[in-house]
Amino acid sequence: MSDRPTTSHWGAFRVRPRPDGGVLVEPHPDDPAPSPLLAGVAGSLHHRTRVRRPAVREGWLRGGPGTGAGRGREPFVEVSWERALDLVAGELARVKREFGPQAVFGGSYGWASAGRFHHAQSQLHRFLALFGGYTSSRNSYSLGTSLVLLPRVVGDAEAVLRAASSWPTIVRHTRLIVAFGGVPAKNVYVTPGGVTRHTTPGFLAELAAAGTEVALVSPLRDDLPDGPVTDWLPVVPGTDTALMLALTHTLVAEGLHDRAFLARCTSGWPVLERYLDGRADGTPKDADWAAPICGLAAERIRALARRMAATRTLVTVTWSLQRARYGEQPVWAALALACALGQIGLPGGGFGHGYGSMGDVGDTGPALRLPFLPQPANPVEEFIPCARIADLLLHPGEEYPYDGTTRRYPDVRLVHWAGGNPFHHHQDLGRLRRAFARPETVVVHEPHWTATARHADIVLPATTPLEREDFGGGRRDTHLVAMHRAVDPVGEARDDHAILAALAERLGFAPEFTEGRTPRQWLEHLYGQWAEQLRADGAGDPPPFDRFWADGEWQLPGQPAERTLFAEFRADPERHPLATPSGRIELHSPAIAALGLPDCPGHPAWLDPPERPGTPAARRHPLLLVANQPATRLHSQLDVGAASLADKVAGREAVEVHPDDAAARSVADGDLVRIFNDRGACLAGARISDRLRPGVLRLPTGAWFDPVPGTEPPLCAHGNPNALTADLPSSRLSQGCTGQHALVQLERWTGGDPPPVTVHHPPVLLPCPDPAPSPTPGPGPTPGTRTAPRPDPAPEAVR
Ligand SMILES: Nc1nc2c(c(=O)[nH]1)N[C@H]1C(S)=C(S)[C@@H](COP(=O)(O)OP(=O)(O)OC[C@H]3O[C@@H](n4cnc5c(=O)[nH]c(N)nc54)[C@H](O)[C@@H]3O)O[C@H]1N2
Ligand SMILES: Nc1nc2c(c(=O)[nH]1)N[C@H]1C(S)=C(S)[C@@H](COP(=O)(O)OP(=O)(O)OC[C@H]3O[C@@H](n4cnc5c(=O)[nH]c(N)nc54)[C@H](O)[C@@H]3O)O[C@H]1N2
Ligand SMILES: [Mo]
Repeated sequence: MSDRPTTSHWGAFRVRPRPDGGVLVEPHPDDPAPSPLLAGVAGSLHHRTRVRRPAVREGWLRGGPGTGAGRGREPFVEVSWERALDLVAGELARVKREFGPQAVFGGSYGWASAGRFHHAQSQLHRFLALFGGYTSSRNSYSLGTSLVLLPRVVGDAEAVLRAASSWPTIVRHTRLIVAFGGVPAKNVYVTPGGVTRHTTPGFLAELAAAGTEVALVSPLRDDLPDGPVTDWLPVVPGTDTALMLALTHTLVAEGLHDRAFLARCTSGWPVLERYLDGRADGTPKDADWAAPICGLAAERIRALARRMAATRTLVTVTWSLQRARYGEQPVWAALALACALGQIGLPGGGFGHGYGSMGDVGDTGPALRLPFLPQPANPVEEFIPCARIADLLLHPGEEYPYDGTTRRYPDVRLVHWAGGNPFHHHQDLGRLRRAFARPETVVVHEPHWTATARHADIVLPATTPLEREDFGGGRRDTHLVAMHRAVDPVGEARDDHAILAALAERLGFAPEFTEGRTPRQWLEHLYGQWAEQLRADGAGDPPPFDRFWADGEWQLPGQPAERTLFAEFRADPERHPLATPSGRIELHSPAIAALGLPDCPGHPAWLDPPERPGTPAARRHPLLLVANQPATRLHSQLDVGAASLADKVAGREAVEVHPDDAAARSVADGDLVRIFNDRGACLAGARISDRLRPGVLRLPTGAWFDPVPGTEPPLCAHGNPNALTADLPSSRLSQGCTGQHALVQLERWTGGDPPPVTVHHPPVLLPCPDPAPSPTPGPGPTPGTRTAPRPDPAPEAVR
């Protein structure tokens, strides 16, 4: 059988169906650095955790809407598609009739899968808009803080990300990168929508060959590949702002700052300068002040500032720094530092945000708009910043501030989620469980029995890209990739589009939703419209659809590889002003200052985060947990795949522990440990490493949440860090996600037989000899044979 082209968030690849129904996966032949995540695809596809039939939570099937206390605790009853679709359509209609469409929450945040047509959120949002509207969500967990801050201080957040100085320009011109959060190579394999050629690893190698220095400012040494000349400054997590202010202070104190640039291209510098030198509050933000806060010697800070001023310097900040309390401050302070250096808009100099966070930042691909599913306007205006999901469900009617406005949480009765995993992505999962117990009905489309599916009432089995036809590509992809179907749908899984079309049929708007097209006709239609537009714009001449489909891909027209962020603005700020009130980079924002927010003042400032080592909160929980992105999977996706399983320790997620911290707790490499604070606890397998700052733990996100029954706050048997993180916003300005840090304690597990990891097995599924379709919740299920969840007999993977 021939190889089928496809793409994914971790890259384009080829799939060869095997006679036994499985698949072999080959990287795209032009990909210079295929992602290690590819190793997880084949094993995930037919994994036992696939949802094979529609399923309804036993208590909901018996008691109907409003039985949420049983969510995440009760078994499921498998039902026919007809029955499941009738139940969901009935609930959507009932909730809209009784409470209005804003009572349906369809924010449905999450990455879902690559593919422009079958993209789950796009399908759901289109469906719900046509249904009459829904409460939506805004921004992202990735960048929730910067997406609100950057428009106010540089005019356009997207521009900073899309027009970031390109890697070839950096390799050629930059002599020193001061990389806050590093340039973590593990992350650059991922770009939303897809990537055909992974170029960043190659650029990092070129950087090393060019002898570019990198000052790695990060608690983890692995945030920069071995290679570039490195000075590792293992900062205390959450304290970069103090370090940045001290670097800026040093520049000013030693007369190394660029007064002309500050005067010409920024506004508000005098206000910031008064804060830096202590005139504003009596505390000069000098290196001696910052040293004990960020855990670095004052002389090292001064030396770095001098080095920065002496050469072509790029200041970069990973997105992780803003995924924390007061997350605006490190981004804004880094911008101020780059302004003081005066190199913004010069090739190789200035500021960047997200190098090493995502593969497309600084990439050289063409940034063409790709085909997309048309989205009718949502008639409902209610929305939440996406990381306020638990507050939404727990506090209907309550007011909260957001981006200078006051909003009120609507009263949500039904949650409809497709393509996201809130029991992966949200913080304080014990609190999220309480929040998810509140709505009357929770509907989830999922390929796998994730923790979110287990906390739903009605679970609809969804296909994955290998089971359907689509095309895909990412924001700076070099190709539009045809995604051929490689295998039959697993079990009774259906495409999200087919599920929603069947619901639209029941609700009376199928013609509007499908526009009478089959999925293949949609692909041809969307492609045709897009190709026509490209030709009209003179941007390219794609082949006819059939040709594209047979070829398996179309190479997008290229564009110049060199690019410098803010070059035009720097050259002539009068003619190319930024979209800020002053037209300049705002180092003091009168508009933000006027909001009077204690957690986001009018200029970058050091605000002491509540969970910092050495503070009173750290007495009982002295270790600072860094919950960063996993190297072996995409968030929770592919956790059941080979790459992720091979990385587990003692059958659990691996937590990296410094030798000093391990010794103080009698923990040896490979030991099972318990990590805990007042919000929750999880088990993990200890991996001793001296490549992180003492006092810091690393436990990446994405091990499927596996709360041990009866534990409150929850003990996760598997090692999900969101059992430990706080559900607090970055600030009252942006309401962004703060999942990156949490104070915790760690101890060797001494409790006898540890609770097994059960989440890599399906939940208890009761068979239901399905009665005739009924529009209302039916009677109780016929008692069936219960299959107990099989605990993992032994650690599933040996390191
Ligand atoms: N503590 C902490 N937490 C974090 C972060 C952190 O740094 N620290 N980072 C945050 C960030 S940046 C992000 S982006 C989020 C990510 O959070 P999510 O995007 O929610 O995580 P994923 O695991 O990608 O979830 C996608 C889900 O969609 C399902 N899926 C895949 N394809 C399809 C499909 O075609 N149809 C349907 N119906 N479902 C599909 C997958 O099985 C999976 O369960 O996590 C956030 N959480
Ligand atoms: N393999 C893989 N790649 C991914 C993803 C994935 O799940 N898997 N997810 C993708 C997504 S959705 C996103 S949004 C991006 C996220 O991109 P980022 O948010 O940048 O990624 P993280 O890995 O969470 O964090 C990067 C590094 O920042 C460091 N860091 C944490 N806190 C601090 C701090 O206070 N100060 C300093 N100086 N450093 C700190 C950590 O050591 C961490 O390794 O990654 C993308 N790439
Ligand atoms: Mo993200």
